[in-house]
Amino acid sequence: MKKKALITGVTGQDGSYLSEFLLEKGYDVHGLIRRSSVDFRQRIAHLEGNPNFHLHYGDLTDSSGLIAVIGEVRPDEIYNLAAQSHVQVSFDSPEYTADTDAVGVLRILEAVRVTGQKDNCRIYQASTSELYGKVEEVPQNEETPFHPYSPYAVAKQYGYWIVKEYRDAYGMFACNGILFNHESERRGETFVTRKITLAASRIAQGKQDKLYLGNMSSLRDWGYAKDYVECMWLILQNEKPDDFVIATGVQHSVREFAQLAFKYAGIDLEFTGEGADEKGIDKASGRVLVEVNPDFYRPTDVVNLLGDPAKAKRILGWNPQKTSFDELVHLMVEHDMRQVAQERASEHVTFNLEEYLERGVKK
Ligand code: NAP
Ligand code: F7E
Repeated sequence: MKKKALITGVTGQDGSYLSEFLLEKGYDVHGLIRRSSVDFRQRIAHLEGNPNFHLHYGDLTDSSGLIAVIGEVRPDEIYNLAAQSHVQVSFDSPEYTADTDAVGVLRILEAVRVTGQKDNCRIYQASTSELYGKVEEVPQNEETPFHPYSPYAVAKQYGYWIVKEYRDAYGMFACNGILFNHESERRGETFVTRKITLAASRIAQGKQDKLYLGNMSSLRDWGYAKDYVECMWLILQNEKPDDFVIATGVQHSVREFAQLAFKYAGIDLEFTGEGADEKGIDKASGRVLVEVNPDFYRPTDVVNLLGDPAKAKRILGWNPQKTSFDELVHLMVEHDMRQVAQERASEHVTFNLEEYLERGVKK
């Protein structure tokens, strides 16, 4: 019998990679999608039509719909990836974020319980390094105290604890993956990494003049999303339900990310100044290409995340260094250079991508 998995957030960065991963493992994959007036399914378009890939309408804010889908599919595994996942947006939409990212988790757990599947459905919850927030120690591991520092993180904290509660109270196989930032060529365009790789590519091809950022000194532990979805699956294959930190154990600043991304786009950047006056200058031309816009500062910002993935390495056999920071930045820039070249071609502006690929982006 084929295993059945239900993925909420299937249209997102992680949902799309996880769908590919599970289909390759021979699963029947069911995804929850929201109705939208425009097509937001680019990340999974290539999977539609696959007989083992099925989509169902639903929303984490609608418990009756969740009960209907979970009752009908009767999945062996649920991956709850759906969330309002943008930290800055959570300051603008705190109530919606709480409804989806906190109570939404409860709705999934309850839907499994009330449809009589508590003993045969394993549940993965997309928890986050944002729980450590205003960090109380560096690096962070499974024992580090939480100090959530945004409406997003506070909502995710409820999700984390309700998963543990259902595990203890009802014996459910429910687990938290405490994932540190993971990026890819499919990352949403308003997260800082993708914003940078797209801007570097556009600036290199004459489509954009400048990149405006917020706090460039913020430190993150960035991994590759494709490597991280494997870990979600490994967590549910473990012999007992447990919580795991998933991270690379390597830390870089936003500034370092930007410098490397511009380098792979063929531009040597030098940073001068401090705080809101900091600038990234093209060494060759002297042009200012990166500036600070305080609009991107957050009311409270998380600035020192570094994960310790030792437990996942030891118990799950997961390799945290499969894709290095350099490789991650490189693959994102190469993707975006190609994407921007295509956009430019449709605008009848030619960019010699082949020459660039031979000359510039090679490591
Ligand atoms: P993402 O690209 O923003 O995708 C979020 C997904 O959630 C989308 O499919 C979105 O659907 C769906 N969604 C949002 N609100 C929903 C609702 N009310 N009901 C149903 N679906 C809803 O996020 P991601 O980067 O793949 O992250 C996946 C999960 O991991 C999220 O829970 C995120 O908070 C968590 N996380 C991410 C990271 C990271 O670095 N990426 C790290 C730790 C934890 P639409 O396409 O319709 O908007
Ligand atoms: O910000 C700083 C910003 O928005 C990273 C989500 O997937 O990972 C993600 O949340 C840092 C912050 O990601 C800009 O202040 C500077 O310190 O890329 P981000 P995030 O907030 O870490 C966690 C683990 C999740 O769980 C979330 O779902 O970069 N920063 N300048 C900027 N950030 C943005 N977005 N834009 C800027 O211009």
